[in-house]
Order: sequence, then C-alpha cells, then structure tokens
Amino acid sequence: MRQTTRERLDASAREILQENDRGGYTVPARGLYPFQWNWDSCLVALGWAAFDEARAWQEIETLFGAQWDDGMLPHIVFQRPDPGYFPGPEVWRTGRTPATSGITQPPVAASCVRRILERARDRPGAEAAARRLFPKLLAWQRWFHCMRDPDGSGLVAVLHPWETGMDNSPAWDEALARVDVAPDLEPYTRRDTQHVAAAERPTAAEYDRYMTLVQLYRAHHYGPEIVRQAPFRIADVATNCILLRADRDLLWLAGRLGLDDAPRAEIAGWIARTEAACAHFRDPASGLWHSYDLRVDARAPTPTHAGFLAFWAGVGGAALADRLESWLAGTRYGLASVRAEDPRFERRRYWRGPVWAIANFLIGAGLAESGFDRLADRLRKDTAELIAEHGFFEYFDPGDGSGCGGDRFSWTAAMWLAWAGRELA
Ligand code: 9WN
Repeated sequence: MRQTTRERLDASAREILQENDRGGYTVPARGLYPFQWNWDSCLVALGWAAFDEARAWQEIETLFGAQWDDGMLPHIVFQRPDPGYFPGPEVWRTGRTPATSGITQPPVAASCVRRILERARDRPGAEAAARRLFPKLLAWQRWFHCMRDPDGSGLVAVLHPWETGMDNSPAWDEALARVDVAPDLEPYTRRDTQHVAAAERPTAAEYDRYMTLVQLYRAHHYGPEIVRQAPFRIADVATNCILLRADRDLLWLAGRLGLDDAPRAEIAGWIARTEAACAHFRDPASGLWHSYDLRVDARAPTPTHAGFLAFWAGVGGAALADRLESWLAGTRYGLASVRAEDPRFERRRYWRGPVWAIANFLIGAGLAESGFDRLADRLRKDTAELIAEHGFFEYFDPGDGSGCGGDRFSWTAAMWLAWAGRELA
C-alpha cells in the first residue's frame, strides 16, 4: 500500500472517531447506534490511543461511570436521549442514572487497558488511569465469575444474544428457538431496518425473542435469580475466551502497577477454572470450538469464527490453526463469521457470514502472540484491504468484499488505526 494511501486512510479513520465523538464517549455509528456501547467503546479506545491517549482513557472511564453497584457493566449506556434506536431506556427501565440496559457484553476492557498502557507515550498518565480503573475491572470480572457461574463450573453464562455481541449468530438458533415468544409481548417498532437493509439484519422472529427475554429479565429487575431462570443460557465461547484473556491481563496489571493488595490468588483461581472448563467447547470430531448450551448440556451445533478466539485466550494450538486455514480457504476475504460451506452461511447477514474487523483483530492478535504469524498476517492484510477498497463499514461480504451494515463505523476505524493499517510497507 502506498504511503499516501495509508496517510489518507489514517486521516479518515481519525475523522470518523472525531465525528462520532459525543464528548467523552463515542457512538458506534451515527443514526444506527446513537448511544455508548460497552465493547465498542473499549475497542474504540485503542483507536483513540493512536493519536490522543487522554481521550482513549476518557472513553473507558466514561463507560465505567455507568457500572452497577454489583459490578455489572451494562451493554448500552444511554448517555443522552435519542429516539433513533430501539430498544431505548424506556424499554429497559433499569432506573439508573445515567440510564443503561440491564445486560452486559464481552469483557474486552482489561485487555484494552493493558494494550494502551503497554504502548503509552504518556506513561505516568496511563498508569494513573489504569490504577483508577483496576478496581472497576476487577469488580466486573468478579461479577461474571460469581453471578454468571453461581456453581463455580468454570463456564460463565450469557442470558441474551445481545450479551455475546454476535446477536444473530447461528450458534444461538437452537437455543433461541426454544424461547417461547411471550403471549403478552409489548408491541414494538424496530428502528435498525430504517437505517440498514433488512437482509443485513436479524429477522423478525429473532427480534420477538430478543424482546421476550428483555421483558422477562425486566420483570425480575435484572436480579441475580435470572441466571437460574433464563430460558436462554449459553456458555458463549467468545465471552469465555475473552474473559479468560481479561483475567490474565488483570493479573498482569496488578503486577505492572505494583498493587500488593490485589487478590492475585482469586484471579489465578478464575484462570485455572476457566482453562479446565474450555474442554467443553472443543468438538473432538472436527477440532473446532463451539459454544456450549447450558440448558441442554450440549455443544451448540454450529461452529462460528468465535471459536478461534481460543487464540486470544492463549489456548489455541496447531490443530485449531489448521482448521482456521481451511476455513479461510472458503472465501476470498477472511475471516467469514460462518464457514462458507455451512448451510446457514449468509454472506451479508450480520453475524451469519460477514467479516468483522474487530473479530479479525482479536483472533489475529492472539495468533501472533501464539507464533502463528502467517495466519495473523493474513487476517490483518484482509482487514486492511477490505477497509482500503470498500470503506469503514460495520461488516463486509467475505465474497466480494463490499461493505454492509452501518458506514463510517467507529470500531472499524479504530481497528485500522490500532492494528490493520500498521506495519504496512
Ligand atoms: C445490540 C454496536 C453493537 C455491537 C454489537 C452488534 C450490534 C446491537 C444491535 O451493535 O448490536 O447490542 O442493535 O444490533 O451486534 O456487537 O456492540 O456496534
């Protein structure tokens, strides 16, 4: 890639973050997602860190300003009213200030804090921010291990597809089909399909179930009992791998910041427990990693790109790298979120086939750390090419590379600045 092209793309990526900046937090995309999202903000902070470290820390600290007393970090913070998104605060009714949703999202925060700190130019500023954040990160990760794994099995549960951040993944099809739509489901109007083609979004049947789950958890005030009553209860391979990595990074932070009173033994215990429980994810026949359905005590039948987050967690090996290689051979651009040969593959529908820059980053970074440099580079180069040729889209068609979903998307811009656009000739 020519230097001028790269400079132009760097400038566009910075412009997108500035354009989506609402003062202390960044919206994922104008119109489509007008609030602060949990894992978006943490990953977007990596992009801010490339040119404004103070703004990067502010992004994460603003997010943690909405943390619940029990440690839960909500998946959406409704910092300011906006009628453009459904479901908004009037549906969630969590009674918090600022208003928030009542469920969480994958815990990438500690790993982003570590990454920004490791690369910081302003080291004292970075250490001070990481020190302020440490107890909050610890509380959130403890919440996962206690509230979402009350029996200490090592498998942490998600109770809503939105908690996985991979909303309409085919990995949830069977579990979601078992959720009966509430007979008293409140009528609602979707807003997403006013911004994006319906063929690139979840179906009406899926939304009815998403809203049924919200209605049910709301009736319980999102209390601790919902983990036992939830009709949808999955050990998402992505969330568990991301948490495993976050626990390792929390331990690293405790050492780096010299926090003598950090509960290192407790964190080490979480790590050991999760590592042991990872055996549930691996399908011995194919070698692929699947999510695990806790309601029926079986692996979810459809494997997705989420299984390759084992590399991000530091538990992927040569056999899984081989599987990744053949998965990549199925499409022009990698990594397709669903294998092209899978009957459920849909190349433009959201988490059912498209390529996502953030997934490529998490998997690619993990591959590089595990010594699978060639595969890591393939994911980075594909991501760079998709962005350079098609723009900063929410996701991409793995066949022809065209952009899908929202345009001028914050985390895609951030992935360019922090990863995909680096190390280019
Ligand atoms: C629901 C903001 C979020 C991402 C998720 C992505 C999508 C929301 C939606 O957008 O989810 O949380 O309304 O579709 O699936 O990963 O955090 O970018």
